[in-house]
Amino acid sequence: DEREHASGGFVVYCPCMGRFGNQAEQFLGSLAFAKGLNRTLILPPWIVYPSNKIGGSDRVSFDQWFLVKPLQDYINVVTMEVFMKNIASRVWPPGKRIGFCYSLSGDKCRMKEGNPFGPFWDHFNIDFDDYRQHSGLLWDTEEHWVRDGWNNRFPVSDFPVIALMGAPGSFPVKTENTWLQKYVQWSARIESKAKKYIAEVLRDEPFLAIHLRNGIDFERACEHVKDSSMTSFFASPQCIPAGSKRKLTYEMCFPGQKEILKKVKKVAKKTKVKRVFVATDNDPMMKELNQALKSLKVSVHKRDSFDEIDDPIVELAVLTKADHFIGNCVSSFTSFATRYRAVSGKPTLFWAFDDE
Ligand code: GFB
Repeated sequence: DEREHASGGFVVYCPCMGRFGNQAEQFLGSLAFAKGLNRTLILPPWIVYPSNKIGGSDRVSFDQWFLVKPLQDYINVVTMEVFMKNIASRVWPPGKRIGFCYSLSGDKCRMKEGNPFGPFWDHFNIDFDDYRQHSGLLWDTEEHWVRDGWNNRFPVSDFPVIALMGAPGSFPVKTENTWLQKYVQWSARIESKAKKYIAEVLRDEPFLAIHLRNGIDFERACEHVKDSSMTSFFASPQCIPAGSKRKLTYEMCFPGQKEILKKVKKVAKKTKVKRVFVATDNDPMMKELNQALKSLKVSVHKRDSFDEIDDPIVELAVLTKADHFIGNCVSSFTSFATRYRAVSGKPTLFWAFDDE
């Protein structure tokens, strides 16, 4: 099995841009990239930014949150931990580690400069001995001329491991790669945490889940959408695909309380659910939601925090399992839920978007 891995070569990268939702979109592109080159994708840990590590970052092994096995149906994969422990000494020993970046600065790639770059490679005791630039080569290795470009310049025989400074996939994810989400499935650990919450608190009854992305970082980012020439922003292709005539509005990015209460009420009424689950990075609006839903005898719930690293992911898993879901079209945290739901046949609604 390990010999089979090595013959086709490997791809590894640092998911150094954005938080979970951004990393997850780029992961899908990276799967397609490695598949096109017929190389094994080394699954990097997810990078998180805990509040007690100011200016710092931490890493969560890929398999803490997701299953490795379903990915094997699409492409050869191995977690970075297993690769470094069992395979690297043979195919990628110290002294032969080449870093790849779009263009060299001086004669180097800045593979390890700054956070999260340095801590990521250091975590695995990786230093680079030489560098190559891949300027001019695209990520779309499903195109034969792109594939040939990579293989001619960097054949597996000379470059068994392509170690990239950033993800070889775009953000937002290209529409033609969103279906790859079906291979990205919750780990047993996350699955059981989400199911436990749904059983104990939501009593396994049908529920409507909502995502309120209302932290100050998002409020600030949404200012850009006030510029009416903006047709796409962050994860917005999830509701407004490229080429669509529908307009992206500020309300879709940062919905006001009135819109939120109106839409929740309308959907709760229509679907006859008795429970609403709120996921948020900031204000769950519990008081306002309870008030608005009182006459419908609908109860509102949020999950208490237990562990800063897992909490967002468990909430996200609950969003993927809800019977009905209203999310934020601009947020890539929402878009993960949107894709996960779509590949399991579940629809998603968006704030301030006429989608019913
Ligand atoms: O996932 P993410 O890239 O989505 O980043 P956006 C937002 C992070 O905020 C998540 C937390 O990874 C979580 O840590 N978060 C968001 C939440 N929603 C929830 C929630 O419902 N519950 C919990 N517990 N946590 C982009 C960033 O965020 O926003 C960009 O990736 C940039 O880098 C931009 O900062 C303004 O696409 O929403």
